[in-house]
Amino acid sequence: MRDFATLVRTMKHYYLGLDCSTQSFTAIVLEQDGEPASTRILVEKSIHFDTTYPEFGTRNGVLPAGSGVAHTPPQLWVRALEDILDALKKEGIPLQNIEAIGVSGQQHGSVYLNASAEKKLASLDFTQGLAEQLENVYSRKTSPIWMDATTSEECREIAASLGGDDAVCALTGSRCFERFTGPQIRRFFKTEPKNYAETAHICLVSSFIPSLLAGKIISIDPGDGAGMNLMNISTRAWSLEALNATAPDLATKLLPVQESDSIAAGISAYFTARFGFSPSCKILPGTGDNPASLVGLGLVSSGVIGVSLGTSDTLFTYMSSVHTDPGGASHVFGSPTGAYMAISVYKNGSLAREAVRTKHGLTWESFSNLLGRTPPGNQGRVMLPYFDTEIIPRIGKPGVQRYGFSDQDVEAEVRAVIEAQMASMFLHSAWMGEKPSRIQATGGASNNREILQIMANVFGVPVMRQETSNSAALGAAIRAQHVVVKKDGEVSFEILARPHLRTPFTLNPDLEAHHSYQKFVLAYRKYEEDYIRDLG
Ligand code: XUL
Repeated sequence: MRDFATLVRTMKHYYLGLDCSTQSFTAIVLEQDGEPASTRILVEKSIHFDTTYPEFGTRNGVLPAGSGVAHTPPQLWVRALEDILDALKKEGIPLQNIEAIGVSGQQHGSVYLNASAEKKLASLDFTQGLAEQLENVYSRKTSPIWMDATTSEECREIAASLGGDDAVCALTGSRCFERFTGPQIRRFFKTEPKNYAETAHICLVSSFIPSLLAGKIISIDPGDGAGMNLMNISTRAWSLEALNATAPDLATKLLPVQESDSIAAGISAYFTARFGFSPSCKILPGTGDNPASLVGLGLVSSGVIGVSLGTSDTLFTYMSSVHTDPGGASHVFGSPTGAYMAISVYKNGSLAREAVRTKHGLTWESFSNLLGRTPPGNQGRVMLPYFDTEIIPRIGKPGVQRYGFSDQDVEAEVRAVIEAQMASMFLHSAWMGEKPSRIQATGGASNNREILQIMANVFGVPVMRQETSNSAALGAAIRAQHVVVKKDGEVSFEILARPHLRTPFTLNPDLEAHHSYQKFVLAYRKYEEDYIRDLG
C-alpha cells in the first residue's frame, strides 16, 4: 500500500491566479500533477474591458476625461471577476479543487468603501449577481488609477511635510509620484472632504479583489503597499508620519500591511455556493502586477531583468535589500518573496506603440516588417515618445518630439518609437547595478520578435520570452501554490516558476547593432536632457 505522503505527491492539485490589469482581467489555473515542480497551465482566460462592457464607457480600461484625470469604475472589475469565474465554471474547470487563490492588480489604483461594505460583503446572496449587490458600498463611485496625473500639488505638500523628496524616497522607497495612492488619497480628502469622511476602508485594486473573494476587507501587501508613499520600505509597515502627512484618520481606514506569502482568509460562502469552490480554499493578500510578474518570471535572485511590455512598460529586477534610485525616477517595492524589487515605469508603453500603428493604418505584422526595413540607430532619426505625460523622465504635458523626420515618415516613425522606449529603459535602469546576464520579456508586445530583437541589441544581452505573456496572472497562481506547498518543506519560488520558463525563443544580441546602439543611447540622452531643460 502506498504511504500517505506518496499518495499526496501523486494527486493533482489546482491553484488559481487572477490579474485585474488596466485593460483586461485574466485568470490562470495551474494544475500540479504530483511534485510541486510539475505544473502546467490548465487554462488561461482573459476578459477585455472595453469590448465586453461597453456600458461602462471606458477606453483602454479608463473613463474618458481630460487634464490628466484617469479613473475606472470599480464595478467594472467586480463584473469581470464574476464573469471570469462563471466562464471557468462553464468550461468544467474543477473549481471545487482549487486550493488557494492569488490575486494581482494594476498598481496604485484605489477603491473607497463606506461603512456598509463590510456587512454587505459578509452577507451576499448567492442567487444574485455580485456587482448588483455592491452598487451602494462605495464612498467614491470611480477609482483613480495609475495613469492619473492630477496630484502634483499634493505630492509637493506631502514631500514638504516629510522633509523633502530625498527623505520621502528614503522612507517609502520612492519620491512622491502623482499616481501613488497617498497623493491620490490626499487629493480626494481635499476635493471631496465629505466623501472622504464617509470612507470606512481604502483598498488597492489588488486588495479589493481578494476582499470580494473573502467576504471581508483584506490587508494590503508590501509589494503594492510600497506604491502608496505610505509604507516604511524598511519595516514594511505603515509609516505614521506618512499617514499623517497625507490625510486625517487615515490609519483607521487601512488594515496593517500583511506579508504576501501568507494566507489572509478563507473563501466566502457566496463563492462556494455560486461557483462551487471548496470552503477550504485559501485567499492570499493580493499584490501589484509588477511584483506578481517578478514571481511569474522566476526573477527571485539577482542578475536577470524582467521587462513587461503592457499598457505601461516596466523594467524590474530582484533586490536583496533596499537601495533606492539616487536620481529619484524609479522605485523600490516589496517583493512577494519577502525581499525587494527595483522598478522603472513608463506610461508611454503600448499606447504609444498603438498610436503609431493606428495612425499609419498598420497591422502588427506590417509594423514588424517595417522594423526590418530600417537600420539600428534609424540613421540618426530620433523620437521622444511623449504621446501622454511621462513618468520617466517626469514630463508634465504630452508632446511627441521628432528629430530628423516628419510625422508622415512611417518607416522612421515605427523604428523611432521602439528605439526610444528601449534607449530610455537602458539609460534609466543603470542605477540598478551590474549589467544583467539576460532579460525575460513579458506582456502583450513581447509576442513581437522584432521588438525584442531591438531590446537585445540595445542592452547587449539575450532576451527570452516565456510560454505565457500573462506573467502577472501566472505569478499570482504560483504565489497561491507556494503558500500551500511550503508547509511540506522549503520549496523556492524559483523552482515553482521553472516549468513555465520553457521559452518559445531566445534572441541573442547582434554585436554590431549593439555597438551602434552604444552611441545611439548617448545621443538619445542628449535629446532628452535638452528637451527637459527647454521645458524649464
Ligand atoms: C507601476 C505602474 C504600472 C501599473 C499598471 O508602478 O504604475 O505598471 O502597475 O500596470
